[in-house]
Amino acid sequence: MSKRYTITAALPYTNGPIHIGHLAGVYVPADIYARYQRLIGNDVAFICGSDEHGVPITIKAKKEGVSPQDIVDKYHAIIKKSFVDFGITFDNYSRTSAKIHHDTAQEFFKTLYDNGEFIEEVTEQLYDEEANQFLADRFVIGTCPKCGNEEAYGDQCENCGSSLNATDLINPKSAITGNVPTLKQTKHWFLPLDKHEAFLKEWILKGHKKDWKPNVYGQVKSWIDDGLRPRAVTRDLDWGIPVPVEGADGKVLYVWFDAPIGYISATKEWAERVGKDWIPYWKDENTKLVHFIGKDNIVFHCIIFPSMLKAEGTYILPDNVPANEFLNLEGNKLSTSKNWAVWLPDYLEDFPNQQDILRYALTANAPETKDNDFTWADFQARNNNELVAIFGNFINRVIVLTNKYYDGIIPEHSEFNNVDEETLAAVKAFPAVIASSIERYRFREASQELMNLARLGNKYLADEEPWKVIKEDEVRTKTIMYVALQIASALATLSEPFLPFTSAKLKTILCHSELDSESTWSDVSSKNILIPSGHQIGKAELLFSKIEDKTMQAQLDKLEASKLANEAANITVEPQKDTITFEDFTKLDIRVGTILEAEKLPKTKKLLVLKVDTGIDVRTIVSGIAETFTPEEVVGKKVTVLVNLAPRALRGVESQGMILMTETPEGKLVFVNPDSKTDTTNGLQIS
Ligand code: B3M
Ligand code: ZN
Repeated sequence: MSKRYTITAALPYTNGPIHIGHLAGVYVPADIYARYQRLIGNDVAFICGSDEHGVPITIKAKKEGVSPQDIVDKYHAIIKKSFVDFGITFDNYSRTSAKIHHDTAQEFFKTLYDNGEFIEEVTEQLYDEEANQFLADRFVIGTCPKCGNEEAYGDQCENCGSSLNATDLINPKSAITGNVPTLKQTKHWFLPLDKHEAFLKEWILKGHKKDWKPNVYGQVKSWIDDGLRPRAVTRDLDWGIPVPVEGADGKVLYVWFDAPIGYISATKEWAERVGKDWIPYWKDENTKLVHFIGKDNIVFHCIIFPSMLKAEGTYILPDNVPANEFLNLEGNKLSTSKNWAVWLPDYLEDFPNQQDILRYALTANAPETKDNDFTWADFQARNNNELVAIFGNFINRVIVLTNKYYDGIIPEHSEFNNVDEETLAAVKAFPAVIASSIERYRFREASQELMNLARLGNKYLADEEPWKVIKEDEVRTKTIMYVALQIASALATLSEPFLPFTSAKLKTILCHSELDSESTWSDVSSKNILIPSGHQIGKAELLFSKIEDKTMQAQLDKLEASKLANEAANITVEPQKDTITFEDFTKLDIRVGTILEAEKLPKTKKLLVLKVDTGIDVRTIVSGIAETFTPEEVVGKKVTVLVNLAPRALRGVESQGMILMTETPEGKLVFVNPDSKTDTTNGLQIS
């Protein structure tokens, strides 16, 4: 019997495009799951949308000098397009700025408010006097009291995943001005999570949630064991959904209060559009609600949102929250601010129409149980050694030979031998094997099982060698090709959740749509014939092609270049010092000198003791250049010397002047060179 599924994927903040980490952690697994559930005939609402409130948006808008609305409009369009481009089959991709969402979120708040589910309290909150603003969430950065991470936010530490109150932070600093905040009184509404502790314990710890992924269950358990505290669900901000009660002017709902409700409003919006009733998707006990998220969102989906749903009283609770760990990139943390990422729009520009390679590489190496590293070398290997050498190679041989021997018409088979029987039986076992991995949210394993089906096909062809057999036994060749074609057809069906573009292409080549009935997931295990004799297929087309080393090197270079460009853009230039008069300037006595001797000052890292002929005299100058130049390098060099600087002792040696140095744009220390014709050690000239 068909079962109802409400499948949600974390609503991305619309403060930038999305990158491979988002895809690997949330959207690809969620899409595989949703596609699979539809394929086996279940009733699916696959829901997502843009998270358009919250401090990340405001910060980005401030940085770019535009309005928050401009930011969300821009990135909503970009993100939505990326999802379509990568074949993520949301039934609805909404946005939290939609009216239906504002209404739904306010109504939800109102219900809890009317039911007395909140504590209303005036407390002291962090305040930035200069910015004239309360500091909550990402507006304040400080040290996490749990793990010591110095860059924890006011609502959460992304390092240890703890959910925090801004006043918990040690050494808090305003993200707007860098100032140390003061405390100021303000009224807010708090959800008393402590009140829901007993229910959460019962539901998660004693209930059936032991089948949750160990990383998720473990985190949740430790938070509950630590004891829960009331949590503010409103904020003093000007961007967000207004708090819908009296006396709440200038206050909005906390973004993590409204965003998960976004799943509900997006479901409503979808149901309205397709003429369905949204209620069973959220209120029928038989519906399975599954949240796909990254690990930094666990507390919100496993503790706070369920407490909200429970307090409201009419909603179902999630059946599972299969959160993934993080994906790193070439050994470093993916970072938007450091531009250390592979952005989806960029990927598609460099690899047009090759979404499936990325989907596959990210799935085969998904950060399911621990953080994982995406490398271009692994991407290349997944493509060349698996997609090309196994999947593509098998399909290509089958299609090419069928066209060559039979003009693309599937041949009649004669009696199957043992190998044929075993092979066909093995094919029939795959849907259950892959399904079992998917049902347990083990998508890496599932993708490898799919590849094993292609391996089975490859091995069958390699063992049976139809290209040799055809020379002496045409009848046997037909049977071999018939069996191989059944495997190809099974692959077309079973690859759909993982490699949707390839699956569609393969179905076109195999002319699946011309079949009386196109096989479903379960047909692969139950039917004896997936693609019948006499059926005409199309011509071969390459499904995958090899990726060369130089293509990968280009990606590595691109990453490095964007990191450097970003570093350069973020260099903070010292502000200009106070102006001096011309008279001040003429006080400087600058001469050209020659370094006669140089030696390292013992027990120092930076200092060289130089004997310099200034034209007036030979004097000792101590210069802090030993980390850049060896004594040998500088002897004989012409340099610019400030000779009337008051002498001073450096580590016991009196320095009688200063050698003028400067830095190149790359930050390299160089001499201010008085004689650029004879000295070619640096390119900097002064006139
Ligand atoms: N926008 C956080 C994030 O992008 C948040 C998810 C909301 S899900 C309701 O990590
Ligand atoms: Zn922490």
